[in-house]
Amino acid sequence: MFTKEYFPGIEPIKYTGPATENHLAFRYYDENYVVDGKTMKEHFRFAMAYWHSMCNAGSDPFGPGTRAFPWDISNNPMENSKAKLEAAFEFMSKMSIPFYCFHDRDIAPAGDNIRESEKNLKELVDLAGQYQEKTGIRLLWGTANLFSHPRYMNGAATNPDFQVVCHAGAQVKAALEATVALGGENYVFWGGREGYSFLMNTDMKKELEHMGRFLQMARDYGRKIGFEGTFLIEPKPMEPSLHQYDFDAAAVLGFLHKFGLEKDFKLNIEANHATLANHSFAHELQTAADAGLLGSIDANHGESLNGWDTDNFPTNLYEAIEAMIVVLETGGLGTGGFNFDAKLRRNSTDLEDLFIGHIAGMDTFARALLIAEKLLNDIRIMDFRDNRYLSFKEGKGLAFENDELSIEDLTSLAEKAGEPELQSGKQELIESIINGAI
Ligand code: XLS
Ligand code: NI
Ligand code: NI
Repeated sequence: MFTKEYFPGIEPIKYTGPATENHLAFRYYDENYVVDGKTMKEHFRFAMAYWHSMCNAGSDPFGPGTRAFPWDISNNPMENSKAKLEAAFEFMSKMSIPFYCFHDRDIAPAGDNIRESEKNLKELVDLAGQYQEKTGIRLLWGTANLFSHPRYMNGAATNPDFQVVCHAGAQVKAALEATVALGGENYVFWGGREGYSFLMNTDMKKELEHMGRFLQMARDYGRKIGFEGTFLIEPKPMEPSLHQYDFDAAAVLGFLHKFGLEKDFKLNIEANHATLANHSFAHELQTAADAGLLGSIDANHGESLNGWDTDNFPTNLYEAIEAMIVVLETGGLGTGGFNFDAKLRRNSTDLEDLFIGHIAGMDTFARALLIAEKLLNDIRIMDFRDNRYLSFKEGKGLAFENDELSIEDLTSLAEKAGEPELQSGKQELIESIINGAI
């Protein structure tokens, strides 16, 4: 199926169980294992993030990349892109990762003008379609990179220069076409540089209105060309802008409703963006799920010591358990999945490290799924949570929920009943039950 092997010596990764000493094997992720009526493969719909895994050699503001990619084979960017594509499908096949996600510029280089860029993208999309056919690997979501090119330094859809907004439109149009051509199940908007750093040169109200209008246009065009999947917004509070407009799930929910986008858009929640906003990952997931708009997940983990978007592979079991409880309770992600928006550390320079990072992430979530299911069946926790709200189940509490009481009624009820008895929240007990389940 492949003309060349980019990861020689690495055999397809198999499930061998927790006891194995082989670091190139799954300890917990058994794709056919059924939990709560669905296989692990169906629960997670894991995806490889093309930008990190295939494009990010490890550069940072202090130095260049450290990894030499075996798919950088020539000085011709199109030749390299084709080699990179073949390597990506070899990697995903060996990993049994069923989905991938990309930005337009990850899979094909920009040309000298819009026409050329579109031509490059189409050529790579055609090839990707052939690899998808051969391997059964599918596109979880596509998106457009509206943040790297200098023209986007003041934003894309929210740029104060209309000419830049037009360029952003052209790029999103082409990326939507690419996503549809590849049967992509979602299309993502991460804000990129949609935000600002200095209020004195920014008309925030105008910029937000432009963003709303731009997303309506993108939705309308997507639907027109047959995109039936989910549009996703990925909240992030800061970086690269000081103030990103899509700060967190709550801010995005308000935005979606204001611009009438809530029927077509859901949220793509990234763990590291949640913590960057001073929320927990589970808090952001729950906020989206409560609105019925939890669409997909960017699975990674931030460094608690610096709080930046360090995009570590997700190996924090506790955080993953909390996440899986929300995902299971909300009934899964529908067209979404778990995309490893995660990168190797700069000093992880062996070719096998890319495998190890993904294996660690998949095992973390598989193990978290098993534990979350156990905890959800644990009446000590679940009944406790429900029973805290027993006073709303009948009588005046129920009348309150049904809009049948006024604030005067609350006052007379308070006077009648006197001082309420204190009800313990039992946090330490629940934490110790969770630890007991691990
Ligand atoms: C950056 C974002 C980005 C999106 C896709 O912080 O996480 O990688 O997921 O544009
Ligand atoms: Ni992301
Ligand atoms: Ni991110």
